[in-house]
Amino acid sequence: MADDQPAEAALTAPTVAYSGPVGGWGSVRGMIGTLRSSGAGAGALATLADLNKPGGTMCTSCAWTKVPNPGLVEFCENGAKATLWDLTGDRCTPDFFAKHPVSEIADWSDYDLERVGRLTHPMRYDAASDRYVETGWGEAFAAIGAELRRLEPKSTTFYASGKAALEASYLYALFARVYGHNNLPDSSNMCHETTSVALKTVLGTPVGTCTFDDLAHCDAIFYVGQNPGTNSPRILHPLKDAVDRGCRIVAFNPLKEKGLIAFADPQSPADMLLGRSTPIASHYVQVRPGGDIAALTGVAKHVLALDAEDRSRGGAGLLDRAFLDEHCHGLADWLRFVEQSDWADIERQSGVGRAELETAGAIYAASERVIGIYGMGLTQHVHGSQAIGALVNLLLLRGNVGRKGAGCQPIRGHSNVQGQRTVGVTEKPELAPNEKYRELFGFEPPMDKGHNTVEFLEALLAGEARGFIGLGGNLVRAVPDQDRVAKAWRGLDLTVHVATRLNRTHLLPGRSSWLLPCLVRAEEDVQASGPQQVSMEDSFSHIHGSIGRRAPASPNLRSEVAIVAGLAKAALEPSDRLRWDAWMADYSLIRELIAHTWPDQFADMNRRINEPGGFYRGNSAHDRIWKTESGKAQFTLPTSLDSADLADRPGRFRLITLRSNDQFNTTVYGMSDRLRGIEGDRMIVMMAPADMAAMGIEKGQRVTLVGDAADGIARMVEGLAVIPYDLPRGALAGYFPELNPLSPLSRHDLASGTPAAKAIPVRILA
Ligand SMILES: Nc1nc2c(c(=O)[nH]1)N[C@H]1C(S)=C(S)[C@@H](COP(=O)(O)OP(=O)(O)OC[C@H]3O[C@@H](n4cnc5c(=O)[nH]c(N)nc54)[C@H](O)[C@@H]3O)O[C@H]1N2
Ligand SMILES: Nc1nc2c(c(=O)[nH]1)N[C@H]1C(S)=C(S)[C@@H](COP(=O)(O)OP(=O)(O)OC[C@H]3O[C@@H](n4cnc5c(=O)[nH]c(N)nc54)[C@H](O)[C@@H]3O)O[C@H]1N2
Ligand SMILES: [Mo]
Repeated sequence: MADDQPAEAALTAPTVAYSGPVGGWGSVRGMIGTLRSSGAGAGALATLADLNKPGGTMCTSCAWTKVPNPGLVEFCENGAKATLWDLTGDRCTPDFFAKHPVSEIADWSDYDLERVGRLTHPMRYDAASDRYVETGWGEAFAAIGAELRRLEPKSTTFYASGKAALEASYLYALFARVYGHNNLPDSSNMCHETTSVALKTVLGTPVGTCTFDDLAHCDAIFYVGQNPGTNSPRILHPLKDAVDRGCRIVAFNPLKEKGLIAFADPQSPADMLLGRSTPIASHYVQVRPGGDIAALTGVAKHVLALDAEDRSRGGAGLLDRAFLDEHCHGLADWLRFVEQSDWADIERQSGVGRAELETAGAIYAASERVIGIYGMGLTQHVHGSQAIGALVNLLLLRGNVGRKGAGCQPIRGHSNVQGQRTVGVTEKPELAPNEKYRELFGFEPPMDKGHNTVEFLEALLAGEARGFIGLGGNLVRAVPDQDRVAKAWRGLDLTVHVATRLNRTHLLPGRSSWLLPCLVRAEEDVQASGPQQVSMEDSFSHIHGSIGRRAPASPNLRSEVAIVAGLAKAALEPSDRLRWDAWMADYSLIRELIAHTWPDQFADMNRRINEPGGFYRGNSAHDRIWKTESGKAQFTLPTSLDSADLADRPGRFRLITLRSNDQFNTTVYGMSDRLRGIEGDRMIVMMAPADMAAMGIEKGQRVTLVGDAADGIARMVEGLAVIPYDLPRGALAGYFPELNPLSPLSRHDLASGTPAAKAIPVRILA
């Protein structure tokens, strides 16, 4: 697009139409559309052909696994979008910034800002002209280094958004700790931190317990609060294969998501030519937002009833008693809790009738091997950790953890978000490799707890945060209480963004403010020792090497490793043991550090990342070794049947904020939510027709949502077109990040601090 004006999307009224199955011709058309609009040029097709294959480039979209025996085409519609978006021919140059003062473009949408194109030069904010102006790398590093030396380290925060590879992430965490803080929040803090805390507590591992192979052996999948069609489309292939061999999929989701209903494989001639598709979920439990603890407790209650019935007939029962005796702790208390939970409460809190939950319970009890898969619908709640605990309780009952075809498997978000945590990007000092830091680099790491995302924002709102470095991301747009955070952001002394494209967080400059443009993963990264490769970890804890082959978008770009090393060198005292230049010149040296730091998981990393399918760094729970407090797998008692911890009141709705099919988090590719049949507008709110009728609201009518958190803070989003949608009564759904001003910072998972983006209390002003 021309860089002079934001493209006004045609925001008359959104159109709603029913679409075909997920995958199929729709996804092919979607991809062709993106190829056209991305401005990526035909050369980008070579990168797509290379995507997710051994020796190729690993997709920068989601964290789904990369198999050892890839097909001809090993990417999905949305992976293609993300890659083409990275490889656009459009550029956001110093010229663009010269034409547009920050105050003029600060209100552009993220869509319009990112559409300008790839950032090409390091830029410094000049307050006198209110513009970003071109600067040199040397000048930028020196000035930022000087600011960091001046600031109290603990008043600064180093955020990471989940994309940067293991090499850059290891150096980033090291940099923060040598500098003197553990303020290392990650996008994981808004996402699967619930998993990191809950699975660690109950199973002794912070990550999923399955391997990819387990999907080929399960008899049932309980698929909770994740939208595969949009957010991890490549999972649909193993799901379809599972259904084809008779596996039953039970979905728990307030929305009838297309990806859980039917899938046409774009790589299958029969599916494409004959219009054939495979139904995915055999049973769809339409819980209300926050209804999962109740629903899963109801399912377990029925399994226990079936077990008692079986034993009363002289059977051996339906529970895996040998596993429960040998491997589990806390069963008796939990059994009492389930017994005391009565069906009326379960039905009311889950929003689902007893008969439906009993059907799910019967499927569970009849299945030899069961996997629990989940996403943000489980994690982003005030009691998200307890909801994960409820899923694990159910799995443990029949020994469904740590054996073939079974397990508990989160679907992770950003392509290396899990890996960033693995290599030390964490605010929790007890998870940092402190002993190794002392041994390898000879410094004393800080041992006080750092800020997670919510704590950083609280410090910001209290005026205590002074400096921010973002290794990727668009934090102000991604967080709760967006409006309040945006107001406070400009009070920072230092803001530094390592980024690929312009976004709204960049346009809230602090006193000293910098944009440092980096290479994307598909671009060639040549350093002093030659072309470099990087590595990342997928949802199944496999580590994959990735090589970029495209020419960089600008000769002035640097790699994330080089930028982190450049910043660290400028901010820290020189030391023989901090070899920033050598590491930057040859990333295999950083991998040697990683291998030395965690030898049990990363030994011989330089060789193993190039094995087809990557290498598995292992998982204790997978082997039934329980690194928990009790030394066993832990049954947990929820304190409430309501994951949302929200009293029902007349006029109060539970708002779900989620992703459309045309976005990657705050990066909006277009206005089409094809799988939900919503086109042309993102300022929408989905609502149950019965609720619309009760309130006299017409289809397409624009309404205002106001916050109903009763904490004295006014929150509002205006101009939302109402779309009738198959949702439970009392639930609403709309898009992140547009609705983030409604989300109260104070509502987050109590155990992990993950913001509660899935049951935001609101009222409707018609
Ligand atoms: N194309 C694309 N891919 C992506 C992303 C993207 O933006 N675009 N984002 C990436 C990231 S960072 C992440 S974390 C993942 C996110 O992937 P998901 O976990 O799928 O995230 P959401 O889109 O937020 O959708 C959550 C799902 O939970 C359901 N849900 C909402 N509330 C509840 C509830 O209370 N209970 C239950 N059972 N379900 C509920 C919603 O209806 C929705 O289907 O995707 C990653 N992949
Ligand atoms: N209401 C609500 N809020 C949510 C969520 C929700 O479901 N509902 N989901 C939450 C979740 S799961 C997440 S993970 C967060 C996401 O929060 P973030 O990770 O902070 O946001 P992104 O939109 O992924 O970041 C996009 C920006 O990253 C930069 N970027 C893109 N690629 C690269 C790269 O390769 N390197 C670098 N250095 N920069 C790059 C670009 O400048 C781009 O503008 O949002 C959270 N916020
Ligand atoms: Mo995420």
